[in-house]
Amino acid sequence: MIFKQLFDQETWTYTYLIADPFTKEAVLIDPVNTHIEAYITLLAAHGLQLKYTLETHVHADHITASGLLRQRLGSQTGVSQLCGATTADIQIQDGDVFEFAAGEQIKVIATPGHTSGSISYLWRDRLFTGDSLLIGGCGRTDFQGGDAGAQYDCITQRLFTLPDETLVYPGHDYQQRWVSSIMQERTTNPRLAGKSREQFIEIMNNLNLPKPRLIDEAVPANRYCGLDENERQDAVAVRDERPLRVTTKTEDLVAVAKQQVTEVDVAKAKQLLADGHIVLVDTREESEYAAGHIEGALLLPRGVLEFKIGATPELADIGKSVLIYCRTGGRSALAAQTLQQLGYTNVLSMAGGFEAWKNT
Ligand SMILES: N[C@@H](CCC(=O)N[C@@H](CS)C(=O)NCC(=O)O)C(=O)O
Ligand SMILES: [Fe+2]
Repeated sequence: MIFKQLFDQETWTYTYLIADPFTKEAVLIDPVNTHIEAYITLLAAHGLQLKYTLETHVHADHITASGLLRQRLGSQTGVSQLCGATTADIQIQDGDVFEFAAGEQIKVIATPGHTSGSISYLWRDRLFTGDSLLIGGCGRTDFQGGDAGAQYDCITQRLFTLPDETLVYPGHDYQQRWVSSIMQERTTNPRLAGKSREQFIEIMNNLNLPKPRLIDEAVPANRYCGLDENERQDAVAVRDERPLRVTTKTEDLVAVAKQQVTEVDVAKAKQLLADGHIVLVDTREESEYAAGHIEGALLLPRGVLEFKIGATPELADIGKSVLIYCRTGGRSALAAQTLQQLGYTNVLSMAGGFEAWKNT
């Protein structure tokens, strides 16, 4: 397995990558928005397909990359159902198990206290505690439904009862420590070792910490998987258009494709093209292309996509970002789905197609 502990220096946040080099399925725990390009590069370097981004809670000090990763890579976002993040794909509950790769399981342990929706994840012998249990400390309990008593109960009854050798990977560390163990925390954590519930509550009620610098921006954004208002509109619109159906009727094949690919609207497409580093593909017929197309678009009609792709140097790298459009967005969804099946990891379909482009 591939396991990486990544660090955000700005907010002292740890992000974790767990992936299988054989099936290529990957999971990110607590990704940070400012590192999205590094995550995409890292995933591409190993040829990985991001299946889930899992949050330990709605963070108050940084913005998650989960919504953007969903848009860029088609991953599913998971957040506790108690976080009020209604646009997340998966509303996580205590006891849920995320399966990925060949028999790998990530088990959910509800650990409320730092926030009411805080959860920890157990994968093999590794426990990802978010801010519930930190190395030699624990997350504060003075906002977002924080509750010191609940924090004490779940740490002592649910986490400290795991095997001693379980490795503890926290959501932050402010002193450059990286990993601990259940035994170490149970026996040496100054807030918990030998402390009664009342003593713990007393400690937590008297921390007098300043508010996190980004709290007013981060908490509302993280309820929408870290997306800003414009990105949020796109995400909601796309999600609303995605009924879950399996059928062979053409329009339903398109509907199913739209569930499996990431769509962007014209405004977002323009922004991505202006940013550069993205291959623009027109998947209509040659005659439609000849009658007018977006400047710089490569012509790859849907019907010959699989056959021509090998002879298209711009698409030699399956990690490359690709934006596809057609007349109204149906064929491009099918083409994007095909590219994903061929292993491309970062494919977007432009909702509304060239018609919408011309009207914008
Ligand atoms: N100075 C940091 C504050 C960080 C903070 O409050 N972190 C929370 C986790 S989101 C915490 O529980 N910290 C525990 C502690 O500092 O003891 C900021 O402005 O972001
Ligand atoms: Fe936190």
